[in-house]
Amino acid sequence: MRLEAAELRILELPLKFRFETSFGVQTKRTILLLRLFGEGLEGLGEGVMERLPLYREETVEGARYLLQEVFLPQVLGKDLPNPEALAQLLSPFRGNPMAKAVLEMAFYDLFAKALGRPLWQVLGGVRREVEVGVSLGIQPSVEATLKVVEKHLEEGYRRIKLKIKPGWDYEVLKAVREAFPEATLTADANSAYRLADFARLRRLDELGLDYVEQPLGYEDLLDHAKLQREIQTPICLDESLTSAEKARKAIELGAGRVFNIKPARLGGHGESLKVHALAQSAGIPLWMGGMLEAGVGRAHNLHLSTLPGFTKPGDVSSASRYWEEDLIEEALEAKAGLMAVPEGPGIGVHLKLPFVERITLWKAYMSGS
Ligand code: OSB
Ligand code: MG
Repeated sequence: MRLEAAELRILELPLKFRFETSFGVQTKRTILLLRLFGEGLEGLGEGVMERLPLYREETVEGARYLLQEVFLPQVLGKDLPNPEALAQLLSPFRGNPMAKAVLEMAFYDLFAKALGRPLWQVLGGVRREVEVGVSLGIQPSVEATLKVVEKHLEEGYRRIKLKIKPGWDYEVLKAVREAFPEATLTADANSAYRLADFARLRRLDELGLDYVEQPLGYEDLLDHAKLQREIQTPICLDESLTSAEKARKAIELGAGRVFNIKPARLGGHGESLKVHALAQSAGIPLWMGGMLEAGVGRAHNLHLSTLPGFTKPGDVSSASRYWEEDLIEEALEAKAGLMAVPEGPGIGVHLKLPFVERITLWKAYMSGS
């Protein structure tokens, strides 16, 4: 597969809701969108980094620079037999998994299209639809929280995840647990606690949570392992898992009993497959995370979450929850807590170019010499 050209854009897409987490409030996404061209086909990739480094350290501008000035010039004009060959070319550059993932995932899409097969098959998926849950931001009150939880349970979501932070944790979760005793409930702290808060976190044990997501530092494994020995609720790692190497160490340390996979946080599908294999052999259940993706990123996540290790509902909820209008033609919608994986070659979705053009803040076209 010869990579002939690329188009890189920065888009802005307003969210339909205010999404509050322990690290801040999001009201829109600033999206890096990559179209990669080769053999008359087009592969698509979507960045998940934000303008500011509040979740992980990467930023839209930093990734834009790396893709435009370093990564794309490294691959354009080259003939690459498979995604591993592309990953090899990017491997001398340290870190920056989200920036690498934009290119790696676009290439996976292109590669699958060249094979004429849907991406889920190329990745080794085993189902055509996946179980989904929903991630709900911090609400203005406990009453407001009960209302949104009820609404999403009625819509059929199979797991409710509530964002928590110090001062907004035990009480709100207890109220939700009392109102919905049977619901599969989880909490996501986005690194808002320290090991010294363990007494507060231990109180969550009485609420029957399926897991508590990333309570401690965004790079930490060791303190998570210590905390896991003090609490019964399984810890799920998100922020700390940025590579298969980190996953191996997390398993060895006992830093978590559940893993959240976000291919964009791990550098792409290839690295995610490695984490999937490690988790499978260690008996660690997986679920697909989300980063408020628009249609391209959401489609990629859906395809990857058809692998057998994804045994818990993911954060891949209906696109219509997030956007008045999505980047793609296809409607990625959940029905009764299940989401169908798009059919057709590659990720199986198509850009609505006139809409994409309207929300484009910046773009660049590059071709291989
Ligand atoms: O921690 O999973 C997270 C969104 C942005 C950054 C981090 C996270 C999230 C979510 C939302 O929880 C998941 C989604 O609906 O896409
Ligand atoms: Mg999380």
